[in-house]
Amino acid sequence: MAIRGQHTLAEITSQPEAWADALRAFAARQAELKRAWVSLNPNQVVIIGCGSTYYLSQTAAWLFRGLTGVPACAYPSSEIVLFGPQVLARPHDTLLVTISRSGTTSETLIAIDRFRRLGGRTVWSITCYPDSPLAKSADLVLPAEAAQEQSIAQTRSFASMLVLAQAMAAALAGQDISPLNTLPGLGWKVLEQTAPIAKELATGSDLDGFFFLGSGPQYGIASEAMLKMKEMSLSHSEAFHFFEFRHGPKSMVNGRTLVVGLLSQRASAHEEQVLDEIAALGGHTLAMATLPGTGGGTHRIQLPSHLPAWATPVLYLPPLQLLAYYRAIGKGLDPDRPRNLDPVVFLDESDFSPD
Ligand code: F1P
Repeated sequence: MAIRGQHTLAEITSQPEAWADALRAFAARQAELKRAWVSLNPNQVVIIGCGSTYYLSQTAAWLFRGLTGVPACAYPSSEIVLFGPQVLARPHDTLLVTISRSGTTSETLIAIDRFRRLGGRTVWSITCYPDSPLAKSADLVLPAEAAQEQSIAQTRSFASMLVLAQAMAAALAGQDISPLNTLPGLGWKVLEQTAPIAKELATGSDLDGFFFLGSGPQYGIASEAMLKMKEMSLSHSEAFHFFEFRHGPKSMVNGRTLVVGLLSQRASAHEEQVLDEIAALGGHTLAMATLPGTGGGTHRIQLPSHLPAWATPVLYLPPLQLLAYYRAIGKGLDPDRPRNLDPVVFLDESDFSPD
């Protein structure tokens, strides 16, 4: 008999193996990637996905922009489908990066068609299925095959595709990407060290509202955590940039609120101040930090601190995924089969005739 959430827990707790597989796949393609980048010399990078992979695109675009200096932005694939000419200003000089676990999501496939019809020349893809329609329509593919999963809510697939996105941005910026090789070992440690607090917060307190705060490359991770909490546990959850929380959403803080802050290396003192203000209002807070410190309110998770900022986004994921998982189990739900959701969203492509 199936145990509630057995696939989700197995996929979350095995993910460092999939990260290592993704890193091996990247190493095998790094030279080809760099040659293609130099040859294309794009004046902008557009990164797209849907749901979780849109949020991954947000983090990937931030890293691309910050590391390479080339303008990069993230859009839901549907924005290209519905507003392609307005979104793709200069498709001829644009690199389109598509991110999709399945490689079959209709919106992302249609977006590629729109891009090419508008004059776009080069599409790269990050996917768990290198034989998928998405991969076959791309000029270059970064695969995360070992991250394929049975659960509907993305966990190890998201994290492994994020490892590829981090590696891609850093390698194209000329960074030494060897620190990424320590990620699988650090991932095992983070899983072991953070599972207890994730379980305690998810099941201990009488919580009914979750907010995830992240700035810089962490905003996409905060958005993904928000989605995991919705998909797996059917809980009210929202994501904001740290300072944005003061501009209204703070009104929602009460004794049944948990605000999780994904502290950055660069702005952690300012970010901790926001969490301290929330704790003073009676909210529960969890500071997830890569730098030593004591601020940030009621609870704290210390993540590995010696990696460069561009290598750390993936390390926030295991505790955030476990928080959603344990919350679902505590509510008697089955995170393997989230309400109303399918593994892939298929649309009738004939409904979206080209411009
Ligand atoms: C995208 C997606 C997921 C979502 C759900 C349905 O799929 O929207 O982000 O969590 O699983 O599919 P993909 O294009 O990444 O395969």
